[in-house]
This record gives sequence, C-alpha cells and structure tokens, in this order.
Amino acid sequence: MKRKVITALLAATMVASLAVGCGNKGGDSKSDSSKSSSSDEITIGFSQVGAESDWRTANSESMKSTFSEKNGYKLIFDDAQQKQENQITAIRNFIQQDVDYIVLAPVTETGWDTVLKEAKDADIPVIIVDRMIDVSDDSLYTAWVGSNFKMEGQKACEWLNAYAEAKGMKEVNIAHIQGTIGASAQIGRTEGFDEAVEAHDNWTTLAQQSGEFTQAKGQEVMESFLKSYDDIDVVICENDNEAFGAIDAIKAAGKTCGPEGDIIVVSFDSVKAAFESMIAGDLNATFECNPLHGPRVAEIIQKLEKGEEVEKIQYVDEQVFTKDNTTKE
Ligand code: GZL
Repeated sequence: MKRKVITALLAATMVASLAVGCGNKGGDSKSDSSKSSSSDEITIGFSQVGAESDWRTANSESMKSTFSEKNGYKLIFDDAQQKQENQITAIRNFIQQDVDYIVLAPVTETGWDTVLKEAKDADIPVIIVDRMIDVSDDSLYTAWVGSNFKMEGQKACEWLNAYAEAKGMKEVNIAHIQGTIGASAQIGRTEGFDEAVEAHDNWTTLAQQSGEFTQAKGQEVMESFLKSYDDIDVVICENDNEAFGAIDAIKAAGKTCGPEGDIIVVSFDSVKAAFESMIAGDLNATFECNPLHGPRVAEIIQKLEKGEEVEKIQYVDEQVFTKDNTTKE
C-alpha cells in the first residue's frame, strides 16, 4: 500500500515539524519522520469484465503475470461476470482498501461517472483498459489502453471485399453476430461493418443480433439465422468464440463453411483456437485484438510513480490472420 505509507509519512513529518515549530513538548518528532515505509509494494485493484471468451482469459493472464508480487505489486483481481453493478461494487471496495491504482476493463461505455468521481475524490488514479468509457469529465481517468475497434471492423470488411471480388461473388448476403451491445468492441466493429455495407451496393445485411461474445450464444443466434435465411454467404462474428459457436451451428444444419465451404466465416480476436479453426478449414479469417495490456499498464504506472506525464490514449498494435499466414503465426 505504497501510497498510504507515503501519506502517513507526510502526515507524520508535518506533525513532527509542527511539534518542532511549537517547541518540543516531549513529542518524539524524530521517530515520526524516521519511520521507514513498511513496503514499497504497489497495490492495484483490477475490475475485469468476466471470463466470457478466450480473449478475456488471455487479457486476465497478461494482467496477473505483469502485476505479480515478484514484480513489486499486490494485485486485487475482481471478475464481474459481465455485470456493471459488480464492477461498481468492486471499485468501491478498492477505494475502501485505499489501493494505489484502480484498473478498469469496463463491460460497457456508459454509467461510470459517479463511481469514478468517488475514486477521484479518494485521490486514486484510474486506468481504463480494453473497452472505452463515455464520461462527462475525462479527468475521471488518467489513461486508456486498448484497440481501435472501428479500424478492426474496417480491416475485416476490406478483406471481405477483396475476397468476395476474387471469388466473383455477385451478391454478398451477410449475417452479423454482434458482441455485447454497448461495449466499445461491439460499437466500433459494428460501425466499421455498417459503413462497409453502405459503401457496397451488392452487400446485404440479412440479420444483426448480439451473441454476447460467447460461444453458446453465438451458436444459438446462428441457429436462428439459418432457420430464417437459406442464402447466407457470410457470417461476421464480433469475436472468435461466437464464430466457434456459429461454425457448430452451420455444420449441425448440414452446411459447410470456410475457404472451401458454403458460408464464409470472419471473426475478431485471433486467439489460439482461431488459428486451429483456420488450419481445420472452418474459419476464413480472424482480425487480431491484442489482449496483452499488462505491460502497457505497468509502463504507465511506473511513469506515474516517477511523477511523469503519460499519454491519455494508447492503442495496441494488431494484425489480420488468414489461412495463408496461419501456419507461420
Ligand atoms: C475486445 C474485447 C472483447 C473481445 C471479446 O477488446 O473487449 O471482449 O473481442 C471479449 O472476446 O469478450
């Protein structure tokens, strides 16, 4: 609890100097100011969305391995099971425990002003990772580390356009399985997709529904799409886990998918299982969403510890993977 120790030391020093200033009334000012910090461990309270996807697991692992005891940190990790109210409770607990920093991976963009004002009033810096927050006062957070989700959506549609043209597809009928509605990853990827559909006269969105970034919901949504439409050419899934569910639904309906199949499958994240799915010939392409935020957040915290300025918005680097470069990657 480094920040707390420093605060206590400052208070002790102030009392000691006052005692000296008013004549030493037997107060042992020396012992107050000579108190060494009991620990220079930095305590981090991390509110994680949940464990809904392979991406999320990798993101949690990155934070846990970075903010380890041997690296000089005490990490208090809270899994909100995809519920904002749990994240708000966790942040309040972190404030009560007077942590040195709060890191928040917000489930959705809105609803954070009140609790982040409480953190600001408690003088605890807040770092946002992954999805963005929409607050009235951006001084409520010190920095954000994450992906450019709209660019991910644009990259996916640029790839699809080139692929469809190369295959000589006259019409491109698309089923769209979105992520958790209101999450920046869903907002950005959907924006990139919707703009691409607008720009291509031969593209049609047959259906659009949230698969909540999970495999089970992705399969359920694809099953309903397949019951309603028999002319689906492409399914765009806003994360790999939804795509795994959609692939299961396509096969259960007696159809095929992937580069040699009836339906083109496109997704986001690029988790390990997505590479395996591309090698198996089921998934056509996955657009990377880099989950390794731990080192970037640690860099920010170390700068803040030294009183240095930090960039407010920090994008992570990302690529696109298809069967052609899967084996190497
Ligand atoms: C993206 C992240 C999304 C992933 C999903 O940064 O918020 O949430 O794409 C995860 O796998 O559930």
